[in-house]
Amino acid sequence: MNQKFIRLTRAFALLGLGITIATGVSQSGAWLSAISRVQSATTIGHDTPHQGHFVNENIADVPWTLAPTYAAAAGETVRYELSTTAYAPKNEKGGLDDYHCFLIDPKLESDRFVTGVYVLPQNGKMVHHAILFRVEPENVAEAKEFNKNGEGWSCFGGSGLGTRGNANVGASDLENPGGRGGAWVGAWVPGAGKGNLPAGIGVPVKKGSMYVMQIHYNLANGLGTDRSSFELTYAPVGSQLQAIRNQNYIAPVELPCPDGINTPACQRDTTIARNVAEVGAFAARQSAGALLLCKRTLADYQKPVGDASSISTSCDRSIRADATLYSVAGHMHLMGKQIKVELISEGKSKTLLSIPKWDFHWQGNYWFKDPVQAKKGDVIRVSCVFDNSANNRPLIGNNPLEMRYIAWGEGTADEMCLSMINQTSN
Ligand SMILES: [Cu+2]
Repeated sequence: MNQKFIRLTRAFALLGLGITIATGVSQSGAWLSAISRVQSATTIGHDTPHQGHFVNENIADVPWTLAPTYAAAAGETVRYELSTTAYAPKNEKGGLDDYHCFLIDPKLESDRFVTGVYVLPQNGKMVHHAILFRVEPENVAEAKEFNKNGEGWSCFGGSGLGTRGNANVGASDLENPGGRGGAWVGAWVPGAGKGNLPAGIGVPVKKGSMYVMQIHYNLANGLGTDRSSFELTYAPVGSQLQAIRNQNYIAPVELPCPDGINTPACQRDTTIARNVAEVGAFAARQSAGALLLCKRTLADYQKPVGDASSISTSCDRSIRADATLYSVAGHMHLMGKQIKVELISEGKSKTLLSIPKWDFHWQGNYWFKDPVQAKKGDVIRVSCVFDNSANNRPLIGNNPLEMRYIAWGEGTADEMCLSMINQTSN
């Protein structure tokens, strides 16, 4: 419950300890932007009471000056507004998070490739992340139905589309426990800037497709309204680019309270029940799905955990077909301490990304200067370490989060252990 301690450690993490560069990649395999990210964040030097907890209020105040990824490719850039009126995020069940999906019709008259995504969050105090999904033409009718009043819909997890047996299961959903809702076109998270893809690569979008923008609103900083927008750069009509896709790699998150604390809030059932009440049965499927996917059981995550300041998890997933890996990102919430992503090939491990002092700012995609080749059967291992101790209670409003069991979930006070890897099939 020591708030000062939290602030100090978070600030410390910002002072240059955020990222270590991959150690196992070829000597020349430096990352395009990791170094400059460290420098940028160091020079920003936020000093607010909520540092590391409600980062987006800072993003509204300070232009986020991370290194750009790639130069914009030739093509046209189109700006899309999410709605014609401001949206007022809410959570009728009293939770601190609202996941809202907006439907956007780009009126595409031919198949196109997107080569750049630029999300412009308007209300930085509330917008916690944004994911742009593509809605395949066969799912457009369903999307319109969801969007009946033109104001979008509530959508925890994914877009919520494609759950009725139709084919709109994007690659990323295969790794998304309980996943629903379509392939990613792009995403915005704290720390992410303008996202241009490498030359020759694009996200294919078919004629007649639509977009769903899912925005995670965090209500812990109070209520308000939002009118975010985004820009897409399209390659000229007729361009033949290599299709890139985002693939998610997850590990289970099961964080007991410190040994000796057995309050109701420290029971797993309490946490799962609360999440189900807030977002639906989907929440329970996420936690169970993560265990199943990673061939783990709850027995792997039981006490004793000591003071709960160092709880580890990991998951191995095989690559299904030869692939070229272009970028890697790590994602955790406020209890995250470390995240590491490795590629294991013929028994040898290459570190793709290692963030030994996690900070909520370090979520952006890190693009490999030299793309990494992965063979069918290679393993992606994502490992996370969490701190659920009494010394690490994020502030919710002005109050430290109670001691509780923490499971995989969409809420800011829940957790994730997730890596996103942009890749192409060879
Ligand atoms: Cu998350």
